Amino acid sequence: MKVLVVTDNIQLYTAFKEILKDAKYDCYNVEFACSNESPLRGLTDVHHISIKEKLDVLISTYQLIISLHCKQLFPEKLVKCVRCINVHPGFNPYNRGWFPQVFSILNGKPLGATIHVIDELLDHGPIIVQEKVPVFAWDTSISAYNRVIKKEIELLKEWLPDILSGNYQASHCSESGNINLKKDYNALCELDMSASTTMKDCLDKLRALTHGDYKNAYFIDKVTGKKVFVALELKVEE
Ligand code: 0FX
Repeated sequence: MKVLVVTDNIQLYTAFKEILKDAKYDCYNVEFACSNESPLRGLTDVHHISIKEKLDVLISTYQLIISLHCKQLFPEKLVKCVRCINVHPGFNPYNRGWFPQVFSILNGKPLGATIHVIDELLDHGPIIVQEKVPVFAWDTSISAYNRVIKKEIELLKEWLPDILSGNYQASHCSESGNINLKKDYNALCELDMSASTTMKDCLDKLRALTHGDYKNAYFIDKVTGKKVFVALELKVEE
């Protein structure tokens, strides 16, 4: 059986390769691909692929395609012709789409990891397995994200044999939940310096936009016109 793993996420790629070292996976022919602008470009065992352009080749070559945070959308024809599975860093159907933990910090909706069959809608198809992770008052985007990644890897380790063999029962969510797109995230990043808000909402926004070295939240300095980036540091008592 030929399996393609399409990923643009180095942490998940590394974890997946580690999982595959188990001899029980020797019978599967697993290949890796990434998108054009991916951080994985250049790795010798990962070829880059435009899913839209290679649609028919993908359909005729693979019996299963797994998306491990692949940045490309899977066209309807692909998901109808090949079994496609998505490993998503959110708890569907809440905050489907872009950077779920950012929005969970902001709107309090559940966060977690979901493995589901891909259908024609974004982060939407029947769920194979999902688990929540907590979001604490002291979390920033990165601490919540790391918890989600850990959960995704745990679920992958446990469920990969059944995912490969197709031995699972996937069920639809009763609600359609909500979706956030990249443009919604980008809109969050400019801070409105004249907004009246509560301290909680202000802290939540800065927590949601604090992620390691990324320059996310910013305001424009009126004097120089320069962007000034803002991140938050929180320390919880021992
Ligand atoms: O791979 P991934 O963790 O996931 C994203 C989407 O959130 C996910 O829903 C989609 N299925 C997948 C294809 O793409 O994204 P990333 O590696 O670009 O970013 C990881 C985290 O880093 C993100 O959750 C928040 C943080 N980040 C990332 C960028 C690019 C920032 O805080 N600022 C940024 O500009």
